[in-house]
Order: sequence, then C-alpha cells, then structure tokens
Amino acid sequence: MRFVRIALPALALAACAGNAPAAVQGDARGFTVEEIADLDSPWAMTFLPDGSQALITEKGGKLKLWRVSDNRIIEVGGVPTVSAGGQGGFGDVALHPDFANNRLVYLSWVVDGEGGRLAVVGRARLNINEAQGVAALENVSPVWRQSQGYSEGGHFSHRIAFGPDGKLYISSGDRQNFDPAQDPNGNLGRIVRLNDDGSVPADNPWASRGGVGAQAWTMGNRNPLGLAFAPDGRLWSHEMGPQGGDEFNLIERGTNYGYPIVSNGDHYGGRPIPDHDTRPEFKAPLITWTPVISPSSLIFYTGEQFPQWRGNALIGGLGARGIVRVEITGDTAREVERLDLGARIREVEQAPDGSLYVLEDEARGSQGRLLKLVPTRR
Ligand SMILES: [Ca+2]
Ligand SMILES: [Ca+2]
Repeated sequence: MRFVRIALPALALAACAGNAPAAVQGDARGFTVEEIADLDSPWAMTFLPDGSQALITEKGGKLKLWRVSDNRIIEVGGVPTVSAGGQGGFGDVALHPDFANNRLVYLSWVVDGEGGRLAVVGRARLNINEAQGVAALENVSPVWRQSQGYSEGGHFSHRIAFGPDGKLYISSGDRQNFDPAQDPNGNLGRIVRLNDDGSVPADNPWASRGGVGAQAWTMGNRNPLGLAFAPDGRLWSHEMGPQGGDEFNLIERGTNYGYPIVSNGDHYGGRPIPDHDTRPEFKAPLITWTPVISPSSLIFYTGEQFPQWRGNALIGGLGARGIVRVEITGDTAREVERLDLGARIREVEQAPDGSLYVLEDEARGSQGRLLKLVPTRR
C-alpha cells in the first residue's frame, strides 16, 4: 500500500502506459493526475456525506475505508463472501439517502447460486470505531438477487443508484445470454426499481406482472455499467454494446431499449443485429459508439473545481482509457471531450467538495490505483 502522495502530470502517467499524448496535453486539459493509493482491482467507491472518508470495493472481495486527511486505508470487516472471477466479485457501493441517520450501506456482489453465478444487492449498517481505527459491516442482509444464475462470467452489471423518489435502482445485465433481456418474467437485462427494503413499489410500470418481473423499470438493456441521476432528476445509463454499439440512454419508466432484437453493434464474430432505426418501437440510444469506449461508470459532475464540466455526464472508459465527457441539452446528448488518462478507468467519483477521483482497473503490470484529478486552472 502506498501512503505518500505523488503528483504526476497526466502526461507522465499516460506516457508510463506507453500511450504518450502530445506534450501540451497535460496542461491543456486543465488538470494533473495525482496518485493516491494502490488497490487490488478496485471496482467502485462512494464518499461518506462529510467527505472525510470513502468506501472502496475491490473485486476480489474486500471493502476498504480510505480516510482523505492522512491517506489511511483500513479493511472493513463483516463483508459477505463473494464469488470472484471473470467480470464479477464485489461490485458497487452506495449510501442510503438517509445514511447520516441510519448508517445503511448498499453493496452488490456475485454469489454462486442455482444454475450458476448471479449478482445480489444487500444492505448493512456501517460501524466505524474511530478510536480503535476499525470499521465493520453489521446485519448484512440481501434485498435483491438476479432471477437466474449462469456459468458465464460476465454482464452482471449490478450498479446501484438511489433516485430522488427514494427508490433503489439497480442495473441488471443479460448475463451474456441475450434473450433474458426480453423475458417479462425474469429480472435480467433491465433496470429494476425497488423500495429500499427490496420490495416492489406498487407504481412500477409492470407491477401487475407479479413476481420478479414486477421489479422492472425498463427492459432490453444489455450490460449497463453506468447508472446515475442527473441534477434535474432524470435517470441515465450507458451500456456496453456487443461488437460495436456502446450506448448512452435516457432511462424512462416502462420503456424497452431493444436488446437483443436491435443494437447498432453486431454479435461477436460479425453476425449482424438489426440497427435501432429498423425498429422504432424500441427506444434508441442518444449516443452510440463504434469503435466502442467500453463504458464502466457514470456520474454527473456538480462541483466547483471543474466549472467547465458542471452538469456534464462523465463516463469512465475501460477501452477509452480515460473519461468521456458528455453534454446534455434537452433530449439530446453528445460527446464533447475525451480525457485520456492512459489507463482503463473502472470508476469515476465526485467527492462532496467537488474533487474528482477515478479508480484505475487492474492492468498488466499494475493492480489498480486510486487517482485524483487536480485542476491546474480555475
Ligand atoms: Ca461510485
Ligand atoms: Ca439499445
């Protein structure tokens, strides 16, 4: 574990990865990249409301608590056992909207279930003993699980976002099995909406289906690894396309996004999938990317440290090796900038003070790191 902070120009970081940008790029983008800590395949992070500490998941099954003031990192005890491998293990972490009073943390992880591996979401009380320098989860209880397990190791998705309506939204991928995204009786290949205890809200669009099918808020989503509410309260998601066709979608109640019937990408191996414009009954993405960016994570930036990015969607890119900045105007969205960080970015996160952090995915020769983007112009 590294406890010293080393300020690296973004240029130098990119150069280390063998992807040297033009010499002016570090300054021209208005930030440098500061290396905060080494981590083991970090997947997600979220700050506590006062910004003093952040929870960070590691895919292999550890939960870390990082203290900003002195860069201390401790391991949180009491975590559930995860099934780690492929794209799954420990996943997202989010705070209950009333965390300040109830200390409830929501986590997603993968378990070995009937038929194979599947994602679950659970909640637990976070207990931090500052005097002893220890932290633990208490009363871990699952509130949701994917309706079927598969042997495939991908497309768990399992991003968590609380809405302005206080509801729990979860992205649930198609588990690399295509048709579940259109099966009305399952809960794969969709965005689900639940009460905070996992029960189904009576006003869900398909509540009359009953069973797990009633959990759906939308259908026809492939592998949505980004799920975030914009400042105006609208929900947005991005999803990895198959071969081509990554998508940025406005998520609207009771809507079908078409996968696997339509996609602007093709199946791996080149077998075509009809494009979105052939089936207007399915909601089309507002942006598609071919070549793909492999989007991993999504926030809406609302801070003061990067005033030129306020209100923009910031998408972490694995394949894009940086941040894809998207501007939204009304019902349209467009990519306005690609910030090359020279590393696979697994997570983008904003601290309460407007600071901006990313988690670097594991890569050859490195385990993964927590990095901070530090503005050089204001
Ligand atoms: Ca996060
Ligand atoms: Ca689609």
